[in-house]
Amino acid sequence: MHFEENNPLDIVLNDLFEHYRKNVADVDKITNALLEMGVVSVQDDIVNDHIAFRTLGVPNLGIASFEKIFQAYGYVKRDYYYFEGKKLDAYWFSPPAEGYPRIFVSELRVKELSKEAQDIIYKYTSPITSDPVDSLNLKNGEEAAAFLQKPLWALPTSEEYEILLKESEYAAWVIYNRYYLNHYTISIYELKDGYNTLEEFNDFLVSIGVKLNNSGGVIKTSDDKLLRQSSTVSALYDAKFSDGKTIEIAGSYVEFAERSVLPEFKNLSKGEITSKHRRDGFETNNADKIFESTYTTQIKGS
Ligand code: OOG
Ligand code: NI
Repeated sequence: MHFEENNPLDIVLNDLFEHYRKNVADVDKITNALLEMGVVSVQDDIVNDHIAFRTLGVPNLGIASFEKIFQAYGYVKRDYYYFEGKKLDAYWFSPPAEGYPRIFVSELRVKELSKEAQDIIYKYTSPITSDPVDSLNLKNGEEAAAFLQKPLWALPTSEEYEILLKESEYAAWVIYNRYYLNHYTISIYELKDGYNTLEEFNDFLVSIGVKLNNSGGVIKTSDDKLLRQSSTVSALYDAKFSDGKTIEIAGSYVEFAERSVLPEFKNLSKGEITSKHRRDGFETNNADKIFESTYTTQIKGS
């Protein structure tokens, strides 16, 4: 994704993407293969369906804080999703204009964790006594972009990380990775024939050596069959903790989405179809499995 650098939202999205691209090897690997195969002619031809962030449900943080950044740029809060087993809440936000990605933001229901896990999370987040987004000048895109890269709390010890990991892989991910972009999502249906179904696209990904999340099957399909999603599995990264220990942990991943035309627009010709004629939003059962793209079970499994 790349936008004109003339408004704060463009600056924020470009900066998020640049950090993400540098960290997640699969991003350039996939882009370069698409360029080589002539599927796209420049990176900007790849349409970004959505980006995602993870947050902790504690005072002054969580969705209630995070959403203010993107709402200031015209994003609108849409449907709510609940993930009982993973103890998560989420919302998606629709973009202010065509060409911008949707945003999916989730939040850990911290109060439902064990006392031990809660104590670790609060040890790091309780020094945050006011909402950090409130003191940002969001009109300044550079300031907002820097905020999203800034550690809001101190690094935990490796032991604390391992305790969190055992109970909630999501908690462990956020305590270390914070607001780093969790994934961007390539719109498959925008690509040329031979690549614009998830089956074909996944074959291409496998052919270039990309490992896919297979939780609940490689292709996750919504009940109405109109939203289909796949994702890579995060690589492992050396992460240094406050006790000086380095352990390999999960980072971010890449997702792929195919949104079909809604039944009421079935009669439109190919040239008439725009994004508003396609299935919008997200799907709880798909998302539940996509979260596992950063889980040990997917990373270490075959
Ligand atoms: C988000 C997982 C859900 C989707 O598109 O349904 C998701 C995450 O891993 O934080 O991305
Ligand atoms: Ni996603």
